[in-house]
Parts: sequence; structure tokens; C-alpha cells
Amino acid sequence: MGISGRGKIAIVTGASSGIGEATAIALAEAGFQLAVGARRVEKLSAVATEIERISGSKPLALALDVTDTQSVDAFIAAVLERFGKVHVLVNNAGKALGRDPIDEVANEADWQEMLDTNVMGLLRMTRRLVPHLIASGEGHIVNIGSTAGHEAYAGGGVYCGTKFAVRAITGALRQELLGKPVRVTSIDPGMVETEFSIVRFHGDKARADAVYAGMRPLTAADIADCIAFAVTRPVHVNIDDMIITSIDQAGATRVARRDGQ
Ligand code: NDP
Ligand code: 8X3
Repeated sequence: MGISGRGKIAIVTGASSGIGEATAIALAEAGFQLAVGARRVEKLSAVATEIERISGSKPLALALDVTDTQSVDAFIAAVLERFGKVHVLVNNAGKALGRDPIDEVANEADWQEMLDTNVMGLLRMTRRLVPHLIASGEGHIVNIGSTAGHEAYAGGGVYCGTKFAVRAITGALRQELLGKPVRVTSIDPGMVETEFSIVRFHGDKARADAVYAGMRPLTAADIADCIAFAVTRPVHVNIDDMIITSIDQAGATRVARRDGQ
């Protein structure tokens, strides 16, 4: 029997699209009040409108760049001013940029951005919010890892490195928070069709579409469902890790494709 999110506050980073958007909606449906952040505020506003339509409760939707300390500080201050407390932090904001072997990468800016977003951004949000999650008495950190954090693949060295780091950080947090009222969960999806591959290939839609050609990828809603499940378990139940793949995927790069694709 699950617990309700009613009366609880959840933050979702990277909620302007994909898994973050679907998670914010799923948590609103589970009764949570939402604070959502991302850099594209117009897309975020549309998500906020949808959340209000579904739940009747207006979320706090604010610009957030997890790579920018000032932005993170301003976002968290606004959340605390509006709600005074935080129960759930979903560290979702993240990206892959490029799919080239390490020695063929032309410039290192993409590496820096992946490290800054996926690792430093997650740490920045977590460090500031842990005291508030403890104070809530029913805190929960949900980090979005990846199958790429379990198995490295050629052309994914730095992205996989960031997700291996997320897995290590999640494990360390669970040790550090042992005995405190904060659960720590890693959600590790395989291939999910979102804006992820469009971002990875710098807007090349045809190349992004080819990633999912002839197979049935997961949807953002599939992952949101797992996150909603984890955060609505009774408070003594900690889901450590969920690895979720499409039926058409086994391992990081083994994919069953049909129609000769
Ligand atoms: P999307 O590209 O659809 O969503 C990424 C989200 O992150 C967007 O809302 C984007 O918003 C936000 N974001 C990016 N940079 C920043 C930043 N600096 N500060 C705040 N928000 C930021 O991809 P997904 O939904 O697929 O990705 C979400 C997470 O899931 C990522 O951590 C990804 O690594 C992980 N993942 C994805 C998988 C997949 O196959 N799709 C599989 C496994 C894990 P904006 O640009 O407006 O800031
Ligand atoms: C995203 C899944 O397969 O592109 O984390 O690395 S994959």
C-alpha cells in the first residue's frame, strides 16, 4: 500500500521536457506540490499550466541552471520562501553531448558541460537541500542515473563517466544519510525517447530518430511511473536502485530492431 504525496513538496530539476516533465506531472497526480526548474522558462510554463490543470494546485516554476551557483541558490531560496520545506528532490537535469571516441572529439566544451550538469549540478542541488530534506522528517533524494552508469560503451566515455559518478555519489549519500529520515534512490533507465538524443546530436533530428529506429523505446511516462512508485512507498521502504530498459534492449548497446533497420 503506497503513501500519498499530499502535503509534501517535491522539486524536479530539468522539468521542461522528457523524464523531468513526466515526473513532475506524475508526482502532481500523486498529490505532491511541485517546484520545477529548467533553463527554458517558456517550456517550463507550459508544464506548470498542465500540472495546475491536473492537480488544481499551482506549482512553482522558475528558471534554473544547475551549472550556475547563483541560479541554484535563487531557485532554492524561492522554493523555501514559497513552501518553507522540501520532502523530495528529483535530480533529473542532465544530458549527453556527442557520441565520438575520446581521441576524436574536436573540442572539450561538451565534456565540461556534461560534467558540470550531470555531476556538479546534482551535487550542488543535493548539498544545499540535504538539511531541508532531513528537517522534513520524510526526505527522499531520487537521482536519475542510467544504464550508462553500469556499462560503458564506445563513444560514450564521458557521458558514461558522469553516470558512473552519479551511481557512486548515490551510494555514498545512502551511507551518509543512514539513520536520518532521508531515502536515497537511483533510477537508471536505458533508451527513453525524449529530447535526449536531439540534444546529444546537437539538433540533428534524423540522427536522433535513427537511435530508436525499428525498436520500441521506453517513454518518459514509463520512467515517471517508476519514480512515482519509489516515492510513494511507505517511509521505511527504500528502493535503492531501479534499472529499467525496453523489452527491445539488453545491455548498453544490444538492441533488437525490426523491419530491417
Ligand atoms: P531531455 O533532453 O528531454 O530533458 C533534459 C532536461 O534537463 C530538460 O528539461 C533540460 O531543460 C534540463 N537541463 C539541461 N541542462 C540543464 C541545466 N544546466 N540546468 C537545468 N536543467 C537542465 O532528456 P531526458 O528527459 O531523457 O533526460 C533526463 C535525465 O534522464 C538526464 O539526466 C539523462 O541523462 C537521463 N537519462 C536519459 C535517458 C534517455 O534515454 N533519454 C536514459 C537514461 C538516463 P532546459 O534545456 O530547459 O534547461
Ligand atoms: C541514456 C541511455 O543508452 O544513450 O542514459 O546511454 S544511453
